[in-house]
Amino acid sequence: MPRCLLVSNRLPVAFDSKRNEFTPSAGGLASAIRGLDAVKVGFAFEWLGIVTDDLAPESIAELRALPPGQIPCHPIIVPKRTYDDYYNLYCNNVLWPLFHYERSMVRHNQDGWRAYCEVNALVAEAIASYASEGDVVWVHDFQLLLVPGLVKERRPLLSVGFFLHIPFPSSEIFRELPQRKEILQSLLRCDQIGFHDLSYLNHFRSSVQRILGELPAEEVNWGVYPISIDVDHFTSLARSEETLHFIEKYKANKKQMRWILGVDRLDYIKGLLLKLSAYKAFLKKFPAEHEKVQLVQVVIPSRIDVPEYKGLKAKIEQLVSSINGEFGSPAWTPVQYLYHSVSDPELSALYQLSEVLHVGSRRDGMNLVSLEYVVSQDARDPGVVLLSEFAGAHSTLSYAMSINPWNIHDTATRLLEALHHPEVKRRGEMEAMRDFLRGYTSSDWARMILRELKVPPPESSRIQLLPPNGHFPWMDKLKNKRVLFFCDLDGTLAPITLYPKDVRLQERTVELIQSISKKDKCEFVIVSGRDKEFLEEQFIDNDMDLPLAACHGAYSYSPTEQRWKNLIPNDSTRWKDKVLEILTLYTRRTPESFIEDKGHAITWHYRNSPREFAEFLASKLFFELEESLANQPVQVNRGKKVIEVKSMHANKGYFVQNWLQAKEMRPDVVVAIGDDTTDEDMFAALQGRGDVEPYCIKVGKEKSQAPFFIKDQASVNLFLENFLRSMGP
Ligand code: GDG
Repeated sequence: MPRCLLVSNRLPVAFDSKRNEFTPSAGGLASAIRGLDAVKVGFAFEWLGIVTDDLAPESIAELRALPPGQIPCHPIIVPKRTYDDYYNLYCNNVLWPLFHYERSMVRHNQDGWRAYCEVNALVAEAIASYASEGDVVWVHDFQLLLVPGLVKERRPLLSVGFFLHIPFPSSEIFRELPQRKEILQSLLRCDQIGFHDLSYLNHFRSSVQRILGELPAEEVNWGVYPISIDVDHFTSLARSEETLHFIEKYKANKKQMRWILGVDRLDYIKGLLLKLSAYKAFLKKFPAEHEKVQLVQVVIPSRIDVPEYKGLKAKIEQLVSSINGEFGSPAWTPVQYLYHSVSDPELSALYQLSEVLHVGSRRDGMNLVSLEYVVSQDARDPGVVLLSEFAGAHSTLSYAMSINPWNIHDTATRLLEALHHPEVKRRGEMEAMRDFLRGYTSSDWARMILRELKVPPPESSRIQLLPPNGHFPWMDKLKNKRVLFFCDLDGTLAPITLYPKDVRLQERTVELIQSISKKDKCEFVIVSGRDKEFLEEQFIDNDMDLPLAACHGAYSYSPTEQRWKNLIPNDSTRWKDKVLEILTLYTRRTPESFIEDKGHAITWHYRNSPREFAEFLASKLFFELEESLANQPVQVNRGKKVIEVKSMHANKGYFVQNWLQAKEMRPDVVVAIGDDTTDEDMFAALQGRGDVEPYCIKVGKEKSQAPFFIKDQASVNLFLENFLRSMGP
């Protein structure tokens, strides 16, 4: 069975100091994986996570030998000092606040970044040396953003997925990050990236577009998969004896009091000060509620050695005591403040006894507490979730009562509404949310992601990238064979330039083309989208006497006849007026864009225009053209910084078909190479034929029908050199 290697900052085990051993921890991801049937999902799971080198060797050995039935753990050992810099200086002082929109908390620093790179490299190294062919790697969260790129560098054929548990911020925030490029470039190498919320995916997409210039052609595997919880665990926990014991115990104290519950880790993102201020405003505004309600706020200690967190704790405690001092009485403490964690049964009892759960996060990737509250409710008399619209869970919990935690006065009013929400509504709403969660548990979440994070096919059947020596294995068979070679120009034989008119073939390329086209058994045909005049200038005037196809095959030039033939004589060009009219409007609005009329095709170029604006208009233009030309014999294509309308028959696919048809003797091998969307027609036409052996090669990294790839235009000469050599003398 293929393995899924889960990779996260920590291993899914916690050290139990009472028993002096590691026990499985109850983290969301760990329970999601434990709930999966490995056979059904088709993966055996193993876990890689970091431990520091101050951990005793016996403990490391113990981690490696977790009892059967547990997920096998592979500790990655990192020097303690490096780990501390990585974790404190970069993860917690840069990424955590920036991704949660807390810009004033960000402390940029080079040491942190250096350690972050180092630790990510150690993790990637461990994965690369441990993974076998056919394994998939699933990396988790913001601590390991560089791991996908580093793993792919070492093992390009491994499938790598990434899931971000925290928000991805707006590109306006993200672009402040000094290391923004390195991070995006790493993530783009993933086979799949998952986010909790559509807004995070949109922010990621626009960050890529703004910072890296353009979106990769293949972005199908960027998805939104909100995490869920282990519903069975929380449902049975709610009915467990231990939980019932706590319910009885608390009830005695609670009496008629109505509880508003808060359960938050000590962190500025949780909005604890805003929550307390809203509660204070509520008490001021609605004195009739005094002595009837109580805010039970559990704060779980976290990072207390960090001055900012210590300061936050002090402010929270100040506010709690000022509320209690101002509004309390001998019979009533308005805020019950607990600064420690509680056991699972205690937490479940609190969930069940509270009338309202108040989640006031300033930002929160998802927020599992709100989901746990929902499934722990008694269906007969459930509570209400008051939920910040800045928590990812807001998209999952359709009937939670929304709040903008920054609007303290409105939150105070919503608190009153929540406390008095009619029973029949509460029942219906809670039932709907519970039903949803029952059908979508944390295991469903993991299953959904894993079915899309496909096991890579065996290496032999996979697309092949031109090896560093420039020789595809199939080139061994070329000697003494009749070869027909269709070759694109821009982006394939010559690099793309700022202005299309500046495109020139390099000297070495010219020599190679001349040598190849002189081979007796090889016919080398240029198939380009350019007009006749440009091709004449580039090839005929440069002593390259070879067949040419201009305007995507609408015209062909034969060196023996020394003339051009129009291959689409009866094609009507009435559509051109309409197209020119629309394109002119767009050209006026878009600086540096221009129109190129190639006869059977008209192209709108925007490669030098302001990027985002031009892309935006290009999308609009594309739809407008498609709509207004629906009944015309034309094709509208979106290429690299171009939109092109061309006659249906000016198609590289038709051209190569007709060329082959006209041959008296079939070639033994057909090679086609190109970089653009129009070359896909050529690849499709050749691969659909049973009578020739086609080798289609895509130049670039975008998705293609071609099974062979050359990574960029600069590597094409290397290929041509080897091709020439393979043809024999
Ligand atoms: C990230 C994102 C996202 C907390 N206190 C106690 C206790 N807990 C449990 C809760 C819940 C979990 O801890 C906290 O849930 P979060 O949703 O805040 O998750 P994190 O792992 O902190 O953070 C977050 C999440 O990843 C998942 O993708 O939702 O937005 O920041 O399960 O029940 N449990 C017990 N006692 C406590 O005192 N027993």
